[in-house]
Amino acid sequence: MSDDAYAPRPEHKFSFGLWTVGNPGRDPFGEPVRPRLTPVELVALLGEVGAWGVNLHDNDLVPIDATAAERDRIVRDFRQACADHGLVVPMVTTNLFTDPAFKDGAFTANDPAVRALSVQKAMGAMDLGAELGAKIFVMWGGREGTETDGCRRPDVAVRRFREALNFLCEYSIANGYGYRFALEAKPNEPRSDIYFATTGAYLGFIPTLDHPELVGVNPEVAHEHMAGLNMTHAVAQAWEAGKLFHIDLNDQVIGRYDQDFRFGAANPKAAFWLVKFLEDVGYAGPRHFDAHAYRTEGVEGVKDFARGCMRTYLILKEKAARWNADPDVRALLAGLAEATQAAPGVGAFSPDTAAALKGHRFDRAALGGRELAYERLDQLTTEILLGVR
Ligand code: GCO
Ligand code: MN
Ligand code: MN
Repeated sequence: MSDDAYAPRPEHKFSFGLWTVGNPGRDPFGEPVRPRLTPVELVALLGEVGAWGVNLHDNDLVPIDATAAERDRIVRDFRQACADHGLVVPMVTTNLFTDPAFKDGAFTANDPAVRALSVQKAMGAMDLGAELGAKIFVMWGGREGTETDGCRRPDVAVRRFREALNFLCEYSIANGYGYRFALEAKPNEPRSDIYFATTGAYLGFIPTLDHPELVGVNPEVAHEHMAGLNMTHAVAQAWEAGKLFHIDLNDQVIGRYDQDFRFGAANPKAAFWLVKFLEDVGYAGPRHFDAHAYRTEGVEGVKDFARGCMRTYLILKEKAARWNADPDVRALLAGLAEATQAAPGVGAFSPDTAAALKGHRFDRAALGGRELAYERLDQLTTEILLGVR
């Protein structure tokens, strides 16, 4: 085993999708720039760079029109490759966006046959994942959205989505699959406006399901950033609600195209707060990198990309420990929670506490005059990140 402090190890639970390291570099303006590696070759690549897990959409592994015999052979070879290279399959999902049948969405599409096909396809992906040992089923809606809101009432779409998810929860229970579903929000791609555009929207939706205990979220850095939001806040709300079932790590500059950059590539400080949060609270799930290499890269560059994601995570984890232990940071934090004047606590409501609180006279000017030293705190953070502390 490597003595490199930033070398990935299985306990870090770093995973990649077949579609991430397998991304051939096609974009709307250009053809693929890399050879298309087979799933077995991708597993070997992930084993070589030191990943723990490999995730997949049904059709990343099994072509949509494969026969049952082809499917079984492909799955057998893939399982063997995972065993040979020491990889697990923690998560699977279903592709409900590539095939033209899904051009109006899947679970929310207007055509009942498309909705039925979507549920059928999701069941097949669940069967596949169960065979591979996956316990997390991610649902990124893909084309669940609109270009023109004339096509359906948005609340009808919400009801259709609920109906499909309730069905699939029952399917998991009936088969003893033990899945936990992780809903992944993305605001505005590949359609103009996507339903459930933020992690917060899904957190509001989950309690309306028949089995809310089986359903959580899969926040993604890029999706929160493209909406101009703070990923760590979304993750923290999910965590606090017991709903952080999975996470998609990558990077993205606000207002740009869907960049899917290497974790920490665009905004290392935001990545730092995110890693610090996950490590501070003891998040024990997979750290999944949903990103791909620059289009300038070949297969060696893809390995650099994958190693970079994991290495940056581990460097930021070490920086977080350094931040937590820094005496100046600690002194600042200790001071922040101190009350500067006597005041009744809020606590649980009672008529007496309410009366005491209403009767208290605060020195509001003194509260407003307090200096908080967040400039110093943030500069200390910057110096830790830049390696001079
Ligand atoms: C995207 C999404 C996808 C999903 C994946 C798994 O922006 O295209 O992030 O990569 O995460 O389909 O559901
Ligand atoms: Mn994404
Ligand atoms: Mn994603």
